[in-house]
Amino acid sequence: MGRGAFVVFEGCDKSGKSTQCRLLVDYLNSLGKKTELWRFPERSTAIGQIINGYITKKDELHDKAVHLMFSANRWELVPLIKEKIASGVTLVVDRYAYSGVAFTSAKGYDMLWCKNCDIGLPRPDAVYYMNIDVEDASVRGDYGCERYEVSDFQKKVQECFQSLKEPSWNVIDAGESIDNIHKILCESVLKTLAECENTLLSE
Ligand code: Z5A
Ligand code: MG
Repeated sequence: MGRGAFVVFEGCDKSGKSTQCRLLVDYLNSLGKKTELWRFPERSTAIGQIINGYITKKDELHDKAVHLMFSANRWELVPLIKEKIASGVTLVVDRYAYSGVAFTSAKGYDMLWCKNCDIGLPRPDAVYYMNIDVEDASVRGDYGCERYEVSDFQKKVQECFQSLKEPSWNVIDAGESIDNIHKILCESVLKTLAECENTLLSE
């Protein structure tokens, strides 16, 4: 049996990442491909609880301290990520290190500094970037509840994502209907699964 795939969704707030991740996981499982939905921050761990206090505006933390917390939250789960993928489970991950770099560099911090603590993390087999106009995203459900859900800041985050974008990223028009996006993703992710089955997960 080949390994599972490591598939990451990135993008600005309310671009539809969680919606598409859920649909994709259900679809892959319905085909008999063992798939789990993961997210970062993973708020259930001790580190995740600190992050949750910060993003829900209950607690204050230095910008660099919270950046390192987000990174530590990924690192603490690396052994489990590797174990799952090696055992043939595909992980569909809602936000990853790119969000970490985009959100902190949008505050004005040096991008290289922001990237450093994530060097060596497992590299995704595929990144789907949900591209949407910030103004269009801001009228979607629940926008404005958490710390970073402010349009001007989201525009800066989007610019940072643009500078992080690699040629291998799959850019998705997130302004399309939920169903259309889902169809595009299903087709593309099945190809990713087949391609990476007999390759090694890289860093
Ligand atoms: N953060 C960070 O700073 N550093 C890091 O290292 C990491 C994260 C990993 C929490 O993230 C915050 O952490 C986040 C970045 C920061 N910033 N903020 N704020 P989160 O992922 O937990 O955030 P969230 O609360 O889940 O929101 P979100 O992820 O931004 O939303 P989304 O998942 O992209 O969208 P959605 O929940 O799927 O959809 C939003 C609404 O739009 C919902 O009502 C849907 O029904 C609707 N929707 C979805 N798709 C469509 C389409 N295609 N058309 C119309 N309506 C749609
Ligand atoms: Mg989400």
